[in-house]
Amino acid sequence: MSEDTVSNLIVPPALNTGLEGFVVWPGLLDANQQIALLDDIRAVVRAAPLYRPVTPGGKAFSVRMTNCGPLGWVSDRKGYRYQPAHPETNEPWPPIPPVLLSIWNELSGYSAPPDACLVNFYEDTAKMGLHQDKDEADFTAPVLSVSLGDTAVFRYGAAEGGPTRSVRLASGDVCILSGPARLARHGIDRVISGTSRLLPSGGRINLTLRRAVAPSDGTST
Ligand SMILES: O=C(O)CCC(=O)C(=O)O
Ligand SMILES: [Mn+2]
Repeated sequence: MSEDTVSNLIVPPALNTGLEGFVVWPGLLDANQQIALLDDIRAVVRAAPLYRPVTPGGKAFSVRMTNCGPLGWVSDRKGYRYQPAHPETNEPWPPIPPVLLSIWNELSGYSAPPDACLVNFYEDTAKMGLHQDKDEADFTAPVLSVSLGDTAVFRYGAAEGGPTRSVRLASGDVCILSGPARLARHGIDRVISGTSRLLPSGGRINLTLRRAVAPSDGTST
């Protein structure tokens, strides 16, 4: 993706989600930006192939995953954690595409760059149960995610419990869990087949940028 496209990021009005700190920007990436980002992610997947993790209890995820960035989130029989290498190839994760760093820079309100980007690939029947993102060392950094491909039904509710609501996340939408919503419960109820033509065989890609380790000096990785 060219620097021009990166600097041309136009931030659309945010959606009111009813949960303070959970912000959704529908259509932040236009069609060309989505195509360029998809190319970047194809390169990531060539370097770090998608694989299907298992939960600590041994159940296979319906979502396939890989990562880019200094650290990647993994799950296996030993638990959830961040590590610097792909669990199957043992190679370091490839770098985070510059456009994702620009989006983080623009929207996160956090002084250091993300050190981990999880790539989730949902086939049409894949889903993700309600959970909290809490494997990171520093909850003052938000979790920022970009959706590509088919629309997903994203369920969310306050960290403390209580009712949940859902919002549809379409291709090019960006959302953030920050501040009081940093530990919000969230998950993917389902992916709605046929809602995007970005991926030729359908499905959804979600890119989740996080700060796994607190920055040592508060200014850089
Ligand atoms: O796919 C999504 O939008 C959410 C993914 C997610 O919550 C996670 O990977 O922790
Ligand atoms: Mn999550």
